[in-house]
Amino acid sequence: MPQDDQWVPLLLPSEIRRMNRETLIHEIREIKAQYKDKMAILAHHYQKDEIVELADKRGDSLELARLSAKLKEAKYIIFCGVAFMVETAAILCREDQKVYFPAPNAGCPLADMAGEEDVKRVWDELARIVDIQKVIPITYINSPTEIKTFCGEREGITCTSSNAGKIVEWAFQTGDKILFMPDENLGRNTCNSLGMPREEVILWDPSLEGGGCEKEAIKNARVILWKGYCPIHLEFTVQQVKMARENYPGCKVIVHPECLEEVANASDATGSTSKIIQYVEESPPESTIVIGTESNLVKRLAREHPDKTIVELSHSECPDMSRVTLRNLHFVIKYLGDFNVVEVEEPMAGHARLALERMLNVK
Ligand code: CIZ
Repeated sequence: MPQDDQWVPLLLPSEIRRMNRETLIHEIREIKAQYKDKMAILAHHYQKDEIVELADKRGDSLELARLSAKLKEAKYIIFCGVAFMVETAAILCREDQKVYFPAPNAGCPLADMAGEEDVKRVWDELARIVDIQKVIPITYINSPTEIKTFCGEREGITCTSSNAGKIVEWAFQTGDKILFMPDENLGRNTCNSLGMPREEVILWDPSLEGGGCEKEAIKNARVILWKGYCPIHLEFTVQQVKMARENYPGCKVIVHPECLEEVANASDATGSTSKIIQYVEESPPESTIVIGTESNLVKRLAREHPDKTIVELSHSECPDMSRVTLRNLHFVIKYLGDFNVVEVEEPMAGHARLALERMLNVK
């Protein structure tokens, strides 16, 4: 992980602070061209257009992390996303590569909802009630490295929003219970899509003794959901889905599985960012699609598919994603050095990698 003394200076050099947008873009392109294929800029789908347009590749967190290691020539990976994504790339990249993070202050409130200390305490509480050897911990990729490490050390695994169903099924091949962290909505929607009975899926509130659950309920549960959520996706409501259907008769509504269960149920489909993109691409011309996910992606899809009507379910922008700016991107690539480099030390990286690799091997 980045050390404090490697953080970007609070005040960028004045030459960069004073540059206008056009000069920033021009210089970023020029500097990048000097490195040819040795430098790759990767941008998450939720980044602003001006960043995505400068990127060599865009994708979801996992696609980008896997890609880094496959870019044969690239020694400098400039990752435009949020902390957990950049750390995942640093864990999966090759030894001869360095991963740079233009905005080290870009975190993820959802990832922060399951801290290492809390997770270990909850695990110990669970161990007093059930046979802990049979509990498989699953962590959504939107989690701190420490939690991926925790899962790696305990026969656990990571998941993404596109493979959560398969990962839950994988876990039941060896365990009889799952602790699913940190997004209760992804967990709930996944269990619903697998047709699991309601009483088998319980919610554990880490701020309450025993998670706020009855002992019997814990013993009988097959999936224990960690109480956590993405504030961006929590903003979408059933009322908005109803309004969308009134305003756009015949429209299709697709939302991200981090949305509330009732919103997912009221929609026509749920899907990860990559699935939402595929859904739009595969919809016939003239379709109207209302999308509940981060606004930068939805607005870009609208621009890229002028033959379709693409509408935001409501405006919901991720402030952390917006912390990557032309200025800090320019700074990082101009002064490429030992600062803003993200490294995850061993043995933590090794255990986290194990949890990630288990997931990558699930077909
Ligand atoms: O894993 C990702 O990239 C996120 C945050 C969402 C998604 O659905 O792809």
